[in-house]
Amino acid sequence: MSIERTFSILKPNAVAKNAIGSIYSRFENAGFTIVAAKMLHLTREQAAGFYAEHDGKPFFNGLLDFMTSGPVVVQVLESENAVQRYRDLMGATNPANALAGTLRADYADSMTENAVHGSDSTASAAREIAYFFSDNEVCPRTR
Ligand code: IDP
Repeated sequence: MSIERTFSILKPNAVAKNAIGSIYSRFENAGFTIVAAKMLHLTREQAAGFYAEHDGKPFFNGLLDFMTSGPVVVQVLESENAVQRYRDLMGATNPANALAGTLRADYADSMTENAVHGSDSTASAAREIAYFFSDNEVCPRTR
């Protein structure tokens, strides 16, 4: 098992609930190190580029409306097997299917407003991290 990075977003509904600190605690308690972080209000163009793989799907416009409705917090999480471990911490895309104790079970409001994003592969993580962070904004700890 090797140290990996994954990319995470606290979506607008999670930020609107004042849950940034609570969710960051969940990251740290689960053994993730936050190695990059910032708050921003996505433009429609930024959100469309980020979710380009979903362009044309019935939920795409609603997803862009939601993702641009308020500020988000984006971060890079580091741990062993980070991509899968963070997917497990988030829970299922549809909160109706999210296991108890997962972030989406606790913070999601609907399938679209599901509180958090996490990369689905190491390749996606690399693309998504580069989409939001320059190299010197990612700050690994000295071990
Ligand atoms: P993921 O975020 O769990 O990886 P994806 O399939 O990549 O799920 O979808 C990206 C985001 O698009 C979801 O997190 C959710 O906000 C939204 N979404 C996905 N599928 C649907 C749907 O069927 N209806 C409404 N929104 C959806």
